[in-house]
Amino acid sequence: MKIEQIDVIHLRMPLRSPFETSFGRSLTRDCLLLIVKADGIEGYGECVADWEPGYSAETVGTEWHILQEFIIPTVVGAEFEQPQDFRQKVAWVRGHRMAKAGLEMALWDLYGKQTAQPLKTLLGGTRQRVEVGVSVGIQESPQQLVAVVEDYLAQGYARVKLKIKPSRDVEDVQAVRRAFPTLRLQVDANSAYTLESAQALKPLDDLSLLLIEQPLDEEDLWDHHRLQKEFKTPLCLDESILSLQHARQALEMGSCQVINIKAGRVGGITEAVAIHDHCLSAAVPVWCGGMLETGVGRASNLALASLPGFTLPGDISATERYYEEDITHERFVLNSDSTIDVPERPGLGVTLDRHALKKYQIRAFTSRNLVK
Ligand code: OSB
Ligand code: MG
Repeated sequence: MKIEQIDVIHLRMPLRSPFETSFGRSLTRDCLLLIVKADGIEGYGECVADWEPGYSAETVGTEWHILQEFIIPTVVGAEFEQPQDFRQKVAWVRGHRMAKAGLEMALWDLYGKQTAQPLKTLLGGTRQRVEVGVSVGIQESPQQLVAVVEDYLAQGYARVKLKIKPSRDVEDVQAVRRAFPTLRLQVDANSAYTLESAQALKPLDDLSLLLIEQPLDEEDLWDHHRLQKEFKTPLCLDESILSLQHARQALEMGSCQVINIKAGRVGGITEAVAIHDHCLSAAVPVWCGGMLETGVGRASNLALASLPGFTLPGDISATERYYEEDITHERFVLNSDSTIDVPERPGLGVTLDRHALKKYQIRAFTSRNLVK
């Protein structure tokens, strides 16, 4: 693939319902769509950074800057045998994994289209449909939360994740557990606790949760190890795991027993697969996390989650859970067994709705206008 042109479009998508986590409440979701042209074909990628640095230090603003000034000038005109070669090319750029992952996704899409293979096949995926769950934001009250969960169960979701934060934790989760005693249930704190304040979470240990996700700060690997020793429930890391090294070290240290893999967070699909492979060989369960992606990122997540080590349901819900209108013509729907079908067409297997793109576009740039 000889990269001829790269277009970056900053999108702001209205969410169907507000999404509240320990780091804030959102009514819209920003992202960067990347369109890469090579050999007369277009590949699509999604950079999952959001408007605010609440989940990660990376934002659409920082990733726009890094793409425009450094990554895209490095990549335009370059030739890639396969998408895996991209990492080496941009290794000189420190960090900014979300920007790199967005561009790498577009190269995977291009490569799949060129070789007429779906991404699932390129990655060694073994499933045609993947088990999924739904990530439920913090609601006004425990009663309201139970009602929202009940509605998702009626839609067919068989695994639910509850967002928690200090003072909106034990009571909320107990209410849901009381209402649904056998539901596959887990919680996500998005780094809102310290080793000390996490003592308040002790009652959660008796609620048969699948896991507790990222209770402590991104950098607190050692404190996660100390906390894990105090809980029977497996801890799962999300924000702390930015690379294969982090995954290996966290597991060696006993900081977690499960890993949430997001290709965007770790710098791309290639790194995500490497983490998957490591965990599979170490018999550590992994699952595919989500970042409220558009149809582009969702297609990528589904292909990744089709790999054999993804033994826990992913945060990959149906399109209608997030958006009234998406930027892909394809919409993903929930099957009655709480699964979603993995795209079968070459590459990501999605096409862009140009009308929707125009509607949600905030700004755009093309590599054609960049001075080298
Ligand atoms: O921590 O997993 C998270 C969304 C945005 C940022 C971080 C997270 C999330 C979710 C939603 O939990 C997952 C999804 O349905 O896409
Ligand atoms: Mg998380």
